[in-house]
Amino acid sequence: MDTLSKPKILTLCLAKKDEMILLGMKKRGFGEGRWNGFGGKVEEGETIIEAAIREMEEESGLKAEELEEKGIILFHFLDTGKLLEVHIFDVLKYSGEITETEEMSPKWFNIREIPFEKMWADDIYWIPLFLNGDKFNGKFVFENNDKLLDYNLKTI
Ligand code: 6U4
Repeated sequence: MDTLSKPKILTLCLAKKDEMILLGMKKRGFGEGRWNGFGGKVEEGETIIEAAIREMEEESGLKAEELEEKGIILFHFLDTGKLLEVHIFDVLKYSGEITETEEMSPKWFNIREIPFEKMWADDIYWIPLFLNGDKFNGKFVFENNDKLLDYNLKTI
């Protein structure tokens, strides 16, 4: 059964500034065409934090100087059997300038104008917790990339 297979470990970094949140438009690969935080797969020999910092820099141009883990969400995609364990970080301090890369086009959004309709269907549930400074855990079950079937989410 897919549900018993080992999840892939991924990272997702979000930065806030005043009333703004930094998102990137994914230009290729998984999640293409959606606004999201910055992240990807943890590579062999790398810690989760190291992967978060590397992916943040590769995709946004910003070097994360201080990160706080805010939550872990398990995503299950029933059509492919994909099981992702995504570690979500708040980038508290960073250096550098935002830069468009081959993979992502970064942009600051006012937190009252987050483009949820062009994001993963789960984001509207957990991003408000993130913005509130809460820590959380959850699981989201998707029929396919476009259809969320079920979820649970709790603050911890
Ligand atoms: P490569 O390594 O280039 O093949 P790619 O397929 O481009 O990777 P990946 O796997 O590196 O993408 O990263 C996917 C990113 O999307 C990670 O930061 C985790 C995030 N992600 C995956 N499912 C998500 C979901 N349902 N909601 C969400 N983020 C999700 O907000």
